[in-house]
Amino acid sequence: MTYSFKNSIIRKPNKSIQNGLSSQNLHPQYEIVLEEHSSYIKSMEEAGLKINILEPLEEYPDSIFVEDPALTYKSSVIIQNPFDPSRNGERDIIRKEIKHLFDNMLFVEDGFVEGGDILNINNHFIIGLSDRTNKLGADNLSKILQSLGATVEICKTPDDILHFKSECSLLDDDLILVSRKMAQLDFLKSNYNLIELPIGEEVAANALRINDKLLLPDGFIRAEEMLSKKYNIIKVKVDEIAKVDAGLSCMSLRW
Ligand code: CIR
Repeated sequence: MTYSFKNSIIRKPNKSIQNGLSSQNLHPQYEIVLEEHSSYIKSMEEAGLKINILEPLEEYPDSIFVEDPALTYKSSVIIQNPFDPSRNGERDIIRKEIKHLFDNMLFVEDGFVEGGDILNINNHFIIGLSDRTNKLGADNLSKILQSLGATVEICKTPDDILHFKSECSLLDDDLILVSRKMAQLDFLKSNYNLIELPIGEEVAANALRINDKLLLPDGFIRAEEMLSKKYNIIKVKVDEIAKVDAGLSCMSLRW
């Protein structure tokens, strides 16, 4: 099952997160980010994960979002190529920090691709083209994933959504949680079972299924109502972290 995980990588927050990339030009407060981040770590532990902690990187404001510069698949890790110049250097640092945790490390060298644009379902990957992930990067990542035995399809992230996974996440091996906008993608509609969240609860679509738990952003009443019948929910507050367009999935790598 895609959501059976034992291990994770999480980076401690950096004070410079207040200068992270933000579509709304907001500046999160470090102390509040720290609180949210420590509840995130607790929830990951509660879901059964071993946490490998990385040290903060002050020179990279968005570096707690470790999902973007790397992608795990089985016992391999593939170093991505983040588009934004303020983030690209994260790849050279994280590769050294996490190499010992994997059997095999591969690299996307040409084109741009960020982990937030990649949804993994068993041995299959959906890569969403976006302002951060271009065709060349997606094609190169596809080749690497295929060489590891996976199948890949490339589609398009809707225009005003930062990353493909900003508004969708895997609930079960055959079920994806989506925002209204993602639910309208023909590609998803015709190939997958979807649960659609109401308008105003888009942030909750970036949930995180880990083992028998579902981490859900706190404060989304309808989402909680819809999902609590079937899933064992842990609510995690991410209001401050959301100021830099981030949610639950982007703060860890899981395998
Ligand atoms: C960025 O714009 O790169 C960060 N402020 C947020 C990254 C969020 N990453 C993700 O959803 N995978």
